[in-house]
Amino acid sequence: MKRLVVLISGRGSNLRALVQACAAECWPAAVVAVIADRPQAEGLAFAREQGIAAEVVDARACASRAAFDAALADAVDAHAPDLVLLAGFMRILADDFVRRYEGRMLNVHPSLLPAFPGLHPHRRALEAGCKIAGATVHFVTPTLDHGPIVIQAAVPVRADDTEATLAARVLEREHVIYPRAVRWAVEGRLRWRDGVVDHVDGAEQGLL
Ligand code: NHR
Ligand code: GAR
Repeated sequence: MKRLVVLISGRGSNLRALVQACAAECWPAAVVAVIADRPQAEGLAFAREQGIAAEVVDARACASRAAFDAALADAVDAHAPDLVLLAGFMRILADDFVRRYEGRMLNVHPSLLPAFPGLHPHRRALEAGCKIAGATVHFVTPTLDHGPIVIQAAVPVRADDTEATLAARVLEREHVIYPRAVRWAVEGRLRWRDGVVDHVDGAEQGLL
């Protein structure tokens, strides 16, 4: 049974999609803990309802980024995870933290990376006049939002889109691709070579 630890900052809809897929598809895995960097993160309540350990490492209570990263690493390590999953986690992690879980940490980002890494990707996609947007699941590496891509899904951008309507359309696809990527990782179906991740059986990694 693979042990999954999910890091969140807010609503936790991707967390919910992961927990539901894990149960519905009987993955040989379980979400053993959810850790938030903010006590107000709404996803913590869902975790508790599910009987999953829900913890807070409060970034604002830590004296420095290094102190936060050290406290977070202790909290994560206490659950001996096979995989660490960032799901709407909003704090940049230092190199040491990332290296500790390299090859075992995934993130879902709401853009078609390498376009629009970092904050406000939907706003920036609209400002750039993009006609296609989407979401990406990638392995986390020290360079923000630049790790090897596991799966991507595209959505159309409509002329009347706002940041909120585009974000909602992208989020629906996040809820499809993130569970799929984690399932592949749990099953050991991903191969990472020369900065590129392939599915060993050639499963579709680009959804249109
Ligand atoms: N850390 C590393 N080293 N590499 C990545 O690829 C990471 C990461 C930490 C988080 C998620 C990411 C995203 O999907 C992620 C990927 C936070 C910020 C950010 O600027 C940017 C990207 C991501 C997460 N955070 C501000 C900070 O100073 C805080 C912003 C806020 O609190 O609203 O940490 O987009
Ligand atoms: C999602 O769209 C996720 O891709 C994004 O925040 C949202 C979280 O929603 N992540 C980032 O922007 C990371 N910087 P959720 O809490 O409902 O899963």
